[in-house]
Amino acid sequence: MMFGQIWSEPVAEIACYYISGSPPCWTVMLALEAKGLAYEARRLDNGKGEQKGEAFLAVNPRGTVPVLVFDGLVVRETNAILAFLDALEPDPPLFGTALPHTAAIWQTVEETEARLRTPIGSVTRPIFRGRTAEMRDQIDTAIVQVRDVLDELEAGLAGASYLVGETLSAADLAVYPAIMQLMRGATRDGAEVLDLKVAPLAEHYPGIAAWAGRVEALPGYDQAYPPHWRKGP
Ligand SMILES: N[C@@H](CCC(=O)N[C@@H](CS)C(=O)NCC(=O)O)C(=O)O
Repeated sequence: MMFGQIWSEPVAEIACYYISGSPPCWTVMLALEAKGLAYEARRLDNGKGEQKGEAFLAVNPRGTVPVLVFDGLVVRETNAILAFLDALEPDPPLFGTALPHTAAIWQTVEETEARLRTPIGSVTRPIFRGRTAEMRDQIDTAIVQVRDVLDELEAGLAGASYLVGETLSAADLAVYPAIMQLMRGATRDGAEVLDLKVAPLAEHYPGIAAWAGRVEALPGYDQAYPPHWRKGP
């Protein structure tokens, strides 16, 4: 038994391999929930390095998550999975139906990866590892980059319910988990001295906070929520 559970017997046509708290994994699971697709969530223990274990490398030789398996077909890379899911189940469309909308959604999805992922990691990693003092310069530089993007998102949300227009799209699913990772770091004990100016979100970015509330009200939101972030009873 490689992962502490037997996965050889699929319980659903779709399996999603994930690490709890990984923003791209959360994105994919939110997409599965948004589309109402039944799937088996197969959690890998990052702490034990299960994503680099022999059994998972047989699924994805890169040893990364998220990975989606549909009827024996393995799809890796978050955006490839999102596009695949949209082709598999077009309702609701995550990449729009009109050309300008589709273009704007892809642009936001790609820009998020390029502009938010690295600086958010540069802010949160030292916080999670208790290394804020020695990494202070890195954090101070990265949070400015993050806030530049948040300022733009806040301005855009002044005129729209979602990041690209009035309906949920892949852009929201890509950006939301990244921002929640930032908030998790920013609200950790000890982070207040960093003066990140992002938490509470409603105080610094009310438009983003309201949008986050809309994402959180989506059916299936709770099922996709990272298990190790859940508060105990
Ligand atoms: N570009 C990839 C990035 C995947 C990625 O970096 N996943 C991280 C989790 S956030 C991972 O698998 N980390 C574990 C490792 O590299 O060992 C995607 O979007 O799917």
